Amino acid sequence: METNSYLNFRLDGKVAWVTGASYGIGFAIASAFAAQGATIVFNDLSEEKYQKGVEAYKAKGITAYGGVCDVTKEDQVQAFVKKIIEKFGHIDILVNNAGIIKRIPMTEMSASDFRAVIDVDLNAPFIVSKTVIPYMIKEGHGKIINICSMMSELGRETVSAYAAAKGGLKMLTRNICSEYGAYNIQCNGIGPGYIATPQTAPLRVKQPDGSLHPFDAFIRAKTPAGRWGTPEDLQGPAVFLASDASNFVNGHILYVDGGILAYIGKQPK
Ligand code: NAP
Ligand code: GCO
Repeated sequence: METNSYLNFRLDGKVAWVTGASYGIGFAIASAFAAQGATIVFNDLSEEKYQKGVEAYKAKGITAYGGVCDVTKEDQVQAFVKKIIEKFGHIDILVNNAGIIKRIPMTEMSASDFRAVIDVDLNAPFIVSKTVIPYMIKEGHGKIINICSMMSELGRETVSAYAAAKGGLKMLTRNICSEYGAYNIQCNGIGPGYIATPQTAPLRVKQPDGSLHPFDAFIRAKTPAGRWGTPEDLQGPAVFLASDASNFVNGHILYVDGGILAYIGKQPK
């Protein structure tokens, strides 16, 4: 059968930077890009964590590049991007994945804790994107994927800073699309549902009586799919948004949530 670029999900020849991707969602997304032929770059906060990531990629047969970079620090991001450009000449795909959460009731949360979350989850995608976009403009194309959240749409107790940041990230996504779409840059978001990673481990932790944390049953009941997501659930959607197949998809948030956002919840028995 004849194929064309609209059916091209391959990423051969592309350089993809996935931030904070030594494990978890970022690792799964970067691994999927590598499987589609892309060269992978990632960063972490320390050399030790970065090397652990390199080994994890190697175990999957993937050579990953990069190094230490705190994405909240503009000077570090600029130096990191310079290094990628010197080595590869271009960055075609950027995934703003690095993120943190602090679960603290809002009235008990310090302004500095609130700022710390906004810094990683919202300021950093701004800093990283503004540094990479000029190179994408020069190349005549670019794909930016911002990892949003259920909290881009919904609130819940204890996650005010995270929800404010992820709601902001949704609008940063739309604004990058609006401002740079004319340069053939597509900026979209992925909104994962509840995914089993270290970030959500405290919500699944075993209780002294051997049962799981009550949040586990809550999430299964809220999710039509009836389960937590896995990092691998995000691989296909991420490849789609990184590939030529999505060249006319811009400013969109693709929720990969097992149906949570569509569902009013189970009626009481
Ligand atoms: P995770 O397991 O906690 O991994 C987050 C990664 O970000 C870690 O590698 C961490 O590095 C890195 N990171 C944090 N701050 C950084 C900084 N300043 N500079 C560089 N790297 C930094 O999280 P995850 O569950 O895979 O989540 C990945 C993304 O998806 C996050 O943006 C998260 O908010 C979002 N998300 C997660 C879920 C979920 O249910 N898990 C759902 C929706 C959205 P260290 O290991 O060095 O700390
Ligand atoms: C929480 C969770 C979430 C998820 C995710 C949902 O405490 O409610 O950690 O916020 O990590 O972002 O999409």
